[in-house]
Amino acid sequence: MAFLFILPTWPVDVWTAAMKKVAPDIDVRVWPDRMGNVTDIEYCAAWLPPPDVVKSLPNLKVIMSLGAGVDAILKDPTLPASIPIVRVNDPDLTGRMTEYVVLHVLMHHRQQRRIDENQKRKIWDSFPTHAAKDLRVGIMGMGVMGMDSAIKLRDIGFPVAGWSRSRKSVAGVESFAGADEFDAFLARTDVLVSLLPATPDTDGIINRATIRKLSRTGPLGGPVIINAGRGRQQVEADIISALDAGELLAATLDVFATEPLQLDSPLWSHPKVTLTPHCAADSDPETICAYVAGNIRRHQRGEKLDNLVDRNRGY
Ligand code: NDP
Ligand code: OXD
Repeated sequence: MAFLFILPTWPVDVWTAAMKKVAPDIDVRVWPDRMGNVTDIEYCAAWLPPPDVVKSLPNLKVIMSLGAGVDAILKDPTLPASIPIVRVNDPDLTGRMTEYVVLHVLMHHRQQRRIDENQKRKIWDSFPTHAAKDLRVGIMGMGVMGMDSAIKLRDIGFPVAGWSRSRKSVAGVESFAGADEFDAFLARTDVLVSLLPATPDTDGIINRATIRKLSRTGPLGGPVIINAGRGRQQVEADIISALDAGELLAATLDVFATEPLQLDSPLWSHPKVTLTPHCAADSDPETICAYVAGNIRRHQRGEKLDNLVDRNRGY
């Protein structure tokens, strides 16, 4: 049995070293030039795999995403239909995402960008602040990531609601479910966080109409969005026009339709945009390799794979 890394944009030697450290018995191969005899390869782990690679592995048993999202794997039109896909669900990755979400909610809540600007200009402006209980956070996507962020934000004191396909029951977190409850969820939300997966249903969901439905009565004087889900969810031109029209107060964006973001994108220099390079939750090589090796061993023992993706749902 051999295992293959397909990592066109990541430092593959770091990942092979991590896998050798946590599972020295696994025969690790690397796409494209250290594949050896492809008939040996039974497992692969990928991030942004080029199309056609998976189909060229005749004895592949499981495809593993090295991130939580699987959209880049599913978009390969030649992906064999029968091979199970698993994704990462790991406390290390979830904790990193929660740090990001809490950081950016607090940054907007405490108006840190305004304070930074004042410091640059040596302005002592101790403007009034508001309490966490007055700023309503709404999280789209209440899966592994959204749920953890919701609980931590609730514990800080923010009124938190989540929106997902199915209803959730978490103490102190209001749950909205499905398309019918989307508008009510937006209407009570001052800070909108997206932790949705990229699927045909979520494409373009952060658009001008959505932004216009957000609450305008919050303590910041306008709504804020934070997108750490996927770039395809945001209509970038709509975000810019909403910011320029004053319909949106500010945006934190970690993900973009095209990554890396094009150098001529107006988002880079927009004064109301905080931009991060898809780093909200980085996959730690050793942690994730231990998780991948565990799933391989489970499969070899004939046990159920952890975190199997439902291809019909797309996540
Ligand atoms: P999960 O699969 O655990 O959760 C997905 C959530 O989205 C579920 O609550 C699901 O609802 C909800 N959802 C899906 N489709 C819809 C829809 N059409 N309408 C309403 N709700 C919907 O995923 P994770 O929490 O692990 O990760 C979420 C996403 O975060 C990933 O897919 C990835 O895109 C992104 N991510 C980004 C990273 C970054 O660094 N920026 C790092 C890691 C992940 P239900 O519960 O009812 O099924
Ligand atoms: C992702 C990840 O899915 O990095 O973006 O896990």
